Amino acid sequence: MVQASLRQTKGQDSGTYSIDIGKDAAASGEHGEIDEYEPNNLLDNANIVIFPGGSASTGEELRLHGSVQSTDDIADYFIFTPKHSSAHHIYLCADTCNESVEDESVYIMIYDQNQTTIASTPVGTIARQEFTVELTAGLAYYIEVNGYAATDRYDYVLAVIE
Ligand SMILES: [Ca+2]
Repeated sequence: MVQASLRQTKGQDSGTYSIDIGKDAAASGEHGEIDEYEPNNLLDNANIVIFPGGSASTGEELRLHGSVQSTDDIADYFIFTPKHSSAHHIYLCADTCNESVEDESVYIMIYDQNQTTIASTPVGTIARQEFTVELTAGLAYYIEVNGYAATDRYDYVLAVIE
């Protein structure tokens, strides 16, 4: 499906703008864009997000847009239920979502339905903000973006590819 939408995204530090035409995204699978909403600072008030396509679709991508800051808004939580039991690639986008950002001011973490951590990026070292994790269809998972060392507002795009 070719999407007619035109989306404008702001680069994190560069102040540049890029145009992301839906046609490219459609070529590599469905692609949903979701903005966070507050409050979402705890596991128990995580934003509920869903993949855009039907259960037959594979390779879908979600892009979650938000911001964190170490003193005012340290963490954002999202909860979603995979439609497929498969390896999911989860990462914070660099200037574009073609690759992950390398950073130490944030970390990302994923929890299972028991709120037990199953994967995360390192805390306190500069690292690629990405991991790949096997998830089970029909179970709930939480993803956290934590800005523990982000003294300024840290705008992010969190990509989840099933
Ligand atoms: Ca928050």
